[in-house]
Amino acid sequence: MPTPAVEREIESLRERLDSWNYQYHVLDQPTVPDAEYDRCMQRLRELEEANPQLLREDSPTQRVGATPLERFRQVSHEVPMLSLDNAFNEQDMLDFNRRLQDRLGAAEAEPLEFACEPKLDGIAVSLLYRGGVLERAATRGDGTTGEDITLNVRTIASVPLRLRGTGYPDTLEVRGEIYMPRAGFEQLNARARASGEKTFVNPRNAAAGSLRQLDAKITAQRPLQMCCYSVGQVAGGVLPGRHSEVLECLQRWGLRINAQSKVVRGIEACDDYYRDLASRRQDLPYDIDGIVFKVNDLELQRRLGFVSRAPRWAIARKFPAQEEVTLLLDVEFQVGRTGAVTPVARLEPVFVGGVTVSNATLHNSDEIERLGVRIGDTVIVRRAGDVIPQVVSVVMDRRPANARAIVFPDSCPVCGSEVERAPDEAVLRCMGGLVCAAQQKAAIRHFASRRAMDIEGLGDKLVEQLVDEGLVTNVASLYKLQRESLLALERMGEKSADNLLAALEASKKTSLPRFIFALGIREVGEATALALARHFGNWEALASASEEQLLDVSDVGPVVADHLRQFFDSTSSMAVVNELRAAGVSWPDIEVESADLPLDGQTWVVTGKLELMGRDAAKGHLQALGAKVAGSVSAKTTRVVAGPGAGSKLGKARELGVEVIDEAAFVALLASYGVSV
Ligand code: JCF
Repeated sequence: MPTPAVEREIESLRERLDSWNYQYHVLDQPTVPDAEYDRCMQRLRELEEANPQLLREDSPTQRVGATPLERFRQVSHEVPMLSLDNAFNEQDMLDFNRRLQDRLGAAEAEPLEFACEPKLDGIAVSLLYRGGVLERAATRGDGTTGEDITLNVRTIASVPLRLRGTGYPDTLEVRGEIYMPRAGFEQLNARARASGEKTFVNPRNAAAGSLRQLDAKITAQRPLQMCCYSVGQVAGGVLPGRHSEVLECLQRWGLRINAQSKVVRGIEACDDYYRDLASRRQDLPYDIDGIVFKVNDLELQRRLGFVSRAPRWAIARKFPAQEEVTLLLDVEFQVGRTGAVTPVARLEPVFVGGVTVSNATLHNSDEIERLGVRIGDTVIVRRAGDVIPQVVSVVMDRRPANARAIVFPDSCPVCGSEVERAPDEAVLRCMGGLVCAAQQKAAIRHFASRRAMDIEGLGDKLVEQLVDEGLVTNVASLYKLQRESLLALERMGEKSADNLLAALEASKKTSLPRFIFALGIREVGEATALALARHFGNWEALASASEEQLLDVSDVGPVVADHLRQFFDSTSSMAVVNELRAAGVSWPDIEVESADLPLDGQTWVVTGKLELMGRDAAKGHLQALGAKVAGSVSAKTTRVVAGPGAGSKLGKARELGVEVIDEAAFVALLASYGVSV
């Protein structure tokens, strides 16, 4: 017989382990080192082994079952598990609100209170607690009948085997989503790749696959989480009158709820919540596919009731899908500023990521080989955020018999010059240089662009016309344009012609960094141009610098130094520069920076949306001034630049007391170093 002292120790160990588990997995606040947790778990195992009569199903040692199942048992849901009606835009949300107000006879009344939360992209499950002990876990299935996955769910650390505290109903069915956080998913796939096993396509499939294991030992090794969002069956107890209060109870009883949930008043506030979360979506540690809005008052929910299988009192506003299926109609080859011949997929237009996409880049021949794509294939196109659309995969079983291989041209599709692939490069290049109209046009577009010479009114269409009509062949000939020849162009009025000539004249007064950037030297972006200008101070010093001297510049490596030297050694390139200067293009010299850059030794973080320059440009400016730019905030961070929609990084900065400035203050700071944006 176990002594009372052993019984007490077992009870105390279980309480401590449950509590640490709750702190760590439900509240995200770890309290003890892993070693301490492991020691207590080990001690409890030993005591239970020595005293099997004290072993209980809800002991923290009992998460992983011993023997695999033959198959899953069927479970019927007393209270059906509902799905959600969808909204795809602001109008759908207004219609939802109107329906609510009409049904509640509250058209003129106060705005309704809504509970908002992210819609997790996982697997819906039901947890049944009786007397506070987890009795059964089941999948949603068709809403009426699901599968018993108790043994699998017991292995998930954020699911309590017994509820904490007091006051829970005797029968309490909790519903929620089981999902796999992105970081865990990446690790799982990395491990699978390393051992040559099959990888999962996305976190949702990984979560589903992990729950479908008949052997719970496998599930136990998968990084799954559970987040609760409602209750089903309730008996032998009462719950509060508002959805948000029910969630608070669930959290006190040991269940994980979503940290982003929030109560707002009125449908406009729902839109604010939607926009805020949409902008922070990439910063969340898990995938979400929309936002769920629920009428918060449970009495109103009861009055509203259901239509077929969805409640009238809730709606899911979906984000625009980031991936879609479409047809690859053809592949064309575009020639860029540096002569790179890029395959571009012409697609059957498809609405994805919030816009209609009809082209996607295929990058180069390596990428085409990796995808195994052919013309005529059904492909999956992805457009996430502001990233250019990509072909991510081919739906092989829909390949038509007449699908054609993609063949790269053996001469430039624009000028007919030879094309070459440099050794160790995937990219094919036209060797025509500035003879090639495609390269001429791209070079002129770049030269005229806002961040380069900023020639207002010289848009893509006009560049096409000017080159096609032979009025312009290189950037220097822009400044030789005559009013009469402009007026001879189709759709060119007197006013537009005069405006263009005035814009050209105005662009002549520029700065050295802009001029260097405008030349379009390979790999010389804005930040590099700025670093070069600050380092050499004037054009002559730059153009006569040796490769070694170029390598002294903070932003310049061997590849960039080589491109620069090639440009300065090319008589045709330098002839264009001389013509530009002869036409009156000029800039003030810059005071040469001493070797130590003003932000040398500092570490900055840029987060949120920057309206004036974009995050990449901000990073470039910071690096050119000598700062390191990091991806996350730590005690080592010097300063954070935060724009609208900044999320966890901003919170972290505040927590650590790191100085945060907004974009306006950042622009002012840059200006004080002579950097204009
Ligand atoms: O996160 C979810 N996928 C989610 C699904 C969240 C909710 O609040 C839900 C749900 C499905 C049904 N609520 C209901 C009523």
